[in-house]
Amino acid sequence: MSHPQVALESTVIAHGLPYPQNVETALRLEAQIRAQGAEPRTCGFVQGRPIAGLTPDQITHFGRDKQVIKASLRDISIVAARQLDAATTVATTMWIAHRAGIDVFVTGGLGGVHRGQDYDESADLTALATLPVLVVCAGAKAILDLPRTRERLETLGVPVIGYGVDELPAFYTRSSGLPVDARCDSPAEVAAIWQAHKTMGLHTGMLLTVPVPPEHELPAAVAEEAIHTALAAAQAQGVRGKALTPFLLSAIAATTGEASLQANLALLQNNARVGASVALALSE
Ligand code: PSU
Ligand code: MN
Repeated sequence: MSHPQVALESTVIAHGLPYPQNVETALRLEAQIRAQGAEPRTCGFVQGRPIAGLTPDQITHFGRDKQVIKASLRDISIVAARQLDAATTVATTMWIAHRAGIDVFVTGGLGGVHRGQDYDESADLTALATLPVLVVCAGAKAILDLPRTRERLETLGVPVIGYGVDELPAFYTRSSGLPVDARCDSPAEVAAIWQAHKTMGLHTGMLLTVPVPPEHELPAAVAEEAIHTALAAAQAQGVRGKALTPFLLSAIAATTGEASLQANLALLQNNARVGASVALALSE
């Protein structure tokens, strides 16, 4: 491999974090990756075109303007035909990264199987099952049904690596009680497994899960309480489908305030650092 590149998503900017912290964060993640000697490529759809490498002005537009929709896999054709501006989820960022020849993609939290009675499973899992991209994240958020999400990853053949940990992180907290498939303690170890994944001709994605830095971890009870409140509000208001994840994220931010925002920002920055180091290891 030649030139180290790191893809980034834009749904976290447009629908996952408040303005102006979202735009500041997106630009800070890019700066972190550049400082390590890799090239950041924030992804999105601009007037229906898939872009790997939004400009700072485009990132600001995504963070500020409410008409930028959230696009997952089922939205790609509609967004393209209607020439819409759309933020990319983990699923659609993987799709753009793969088309652009980028192996490493950094994000905060993965979508998965939702809790509750109605069956709702993120297309992030479909993308992981079908697109060979290494996704660096802090695990799946505990708003999800983590044991079911973990089982689905296994069924779909997606290797789950823990970075310096033996358990799958749960986004706001460092552990979930669920095992990873392998632990790696250096970028070179991760790079070796990813290279083997490609050499073996596998077409699935791979997850590199990195726990939130300890000083920014939320107490598990605080996270769980906020999640329960958010899920109850979603139920009461009948929120479902693509609106559910953004609704839950903002409800949690509203109850836990600064602490969850700081945890979210800290883990994104840390994931960017780890992702860039893996991209560099792959280019050696
Ligand atoms: N988790 C977060 N922040 C986010 C998301 C997930 O902590 O912004 C976004 C990601 O873009 C993810 C998407 O791909 O939510 C999943 O949405 P859905 O469940 O509708 O597939
Ligand atoms: Mn869904």
